[in-house]
Amino acid sequence: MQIETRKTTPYSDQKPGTSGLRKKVKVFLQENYLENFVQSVFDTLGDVAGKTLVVGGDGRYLNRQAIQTIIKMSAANGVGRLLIGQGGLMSTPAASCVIRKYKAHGGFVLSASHNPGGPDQDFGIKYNVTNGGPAPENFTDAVYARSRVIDQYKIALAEDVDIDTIGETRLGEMAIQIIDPVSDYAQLMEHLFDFNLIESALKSGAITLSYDAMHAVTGPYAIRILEERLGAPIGSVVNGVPLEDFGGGHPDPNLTHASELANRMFGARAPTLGAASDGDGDRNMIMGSQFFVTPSDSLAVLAANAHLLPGYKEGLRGVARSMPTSQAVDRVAEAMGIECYETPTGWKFFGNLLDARKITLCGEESFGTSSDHVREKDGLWAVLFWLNLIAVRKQSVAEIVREHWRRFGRDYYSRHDYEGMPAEIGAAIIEHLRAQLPGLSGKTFGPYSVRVADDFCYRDPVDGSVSEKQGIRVIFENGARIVIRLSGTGTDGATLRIYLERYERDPAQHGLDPQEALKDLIELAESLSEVKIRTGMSGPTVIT
Ligand code: G16
Repeated sequence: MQIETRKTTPYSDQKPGTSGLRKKVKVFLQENYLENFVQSVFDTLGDVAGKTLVVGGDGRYLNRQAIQTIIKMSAANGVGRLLIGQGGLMSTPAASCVIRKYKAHGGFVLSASHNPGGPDQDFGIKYNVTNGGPAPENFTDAVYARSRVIDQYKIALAEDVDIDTIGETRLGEMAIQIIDPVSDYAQLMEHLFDFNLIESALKSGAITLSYDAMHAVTGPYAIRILEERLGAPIGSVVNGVPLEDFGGGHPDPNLTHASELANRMFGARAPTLGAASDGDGDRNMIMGSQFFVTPSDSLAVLAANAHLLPGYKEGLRGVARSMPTSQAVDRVAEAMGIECYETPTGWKFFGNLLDARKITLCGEESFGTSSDHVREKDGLWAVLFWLNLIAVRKQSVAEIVREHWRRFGRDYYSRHDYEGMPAEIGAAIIEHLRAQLPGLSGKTFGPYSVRVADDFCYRDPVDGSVSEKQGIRVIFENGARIVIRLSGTGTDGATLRIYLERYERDPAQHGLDPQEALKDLIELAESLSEVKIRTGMSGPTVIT
């Protein structure tokens, strides 16, 4: 095998965001753009001689091509073995599972998650570390620093490798194993949940299911696990064939982008459970017949009921949520006498807590939930959790959630996204909010008196690392909150996210429309941020 060291010049924009480097495909197609980033990862990793790396992606446009580049660069950088999902496919949670199971050194996950795919859309790459989770900030900062000065990369001169046939080949010294991307993950799921119980509920028709894979990576996982193994009728999985452009859709499981599923669940003869996942399979949306479960509520319900499921029957060590996620899970933790940690947005912040065994479950408002079984959020896991829970409790999704509210109270919650504004305007809105923070404490707006107004700063309880400026928080005396931050995953200008939350203990008040229940807070957030005046937008582009 001939290895070539090629000269290159650095790009200045390879700073990973909330979850890896996500850019337009056209950006990635610039000369050596991908190569620079991959070599920066190798240079940061140091000696990888003899080590095993996992490679997989969500199947979007550029996935296969990028994998060939990574194969050749891995061989040139001395990697011992690559485990690659057949066809280049591997969901993000499955990649985490495979890294952990085979004690790999880490892996490349190719995805721009819920962002659309295709030649004019988005691509992404991130590196996951030995624990199977996204690299922590000190690693991604080092990769970024390296990418600013990189002047050469190494690549093997070789033909493309067949990534479609399961089995083992070699490229020079490096072994390449093409693996079934589903089987290790499916085995892990079987270990956590009562598959026999779910199977009999699905086969008898006691539970009916509609799972929308949104033409993204979970199609093969859902068909194998839900239909073939658990006996859900054929057709329970829809849009199950992964496509490079996700069929032109936006593989983001929320009421706006998964409207096909939402319409089915709000229609006549809706199934017991409706669910969808995103591009790379780490997000989930849960619905019951005529009922939408907010991700924050889903996390709280899972925490309150985990002990009913085989994988969690010992109970939970602790739980965690990202800062903008509602405080519903905090109430469950308090009732259970366990710790609830509040982390910045970004799954990577849960890694230390999970590794240190401080928590068992964690989740985010952005449709992500998972547990200590992997180090990523896990869409299909959440669906299986809900299936198992419905089968045990023999109640509908709506009944389970309403009963939860009666016990713990309801945290009305909504997120308003203002997408695609010019980056300078997004930054100016945040600066404008920061400037107001010192004067906000103690101020009263109607029924809301400000208790704390700050820019969230997180000190990791395990390694002491500090992450500053993680979002503007306005917390009121009655526990209501407004949180405002800029998205770290978009590729078009800036997206401003406004998160709104208020607690309602009185069961007689649990039936309101969240937009109605949060009306005062929505108006206040819009006035504090001046979002409409500064952008000229008449309202949010997505409401979840
Ligand atoms: C990523 C992160 C999540 C985060 C989400 C939204 O998810 O892993 O932790 O909540 O982005 O981030 P932002 O608000 O910065 O856009 P995914 O599914 O895109 O990998």
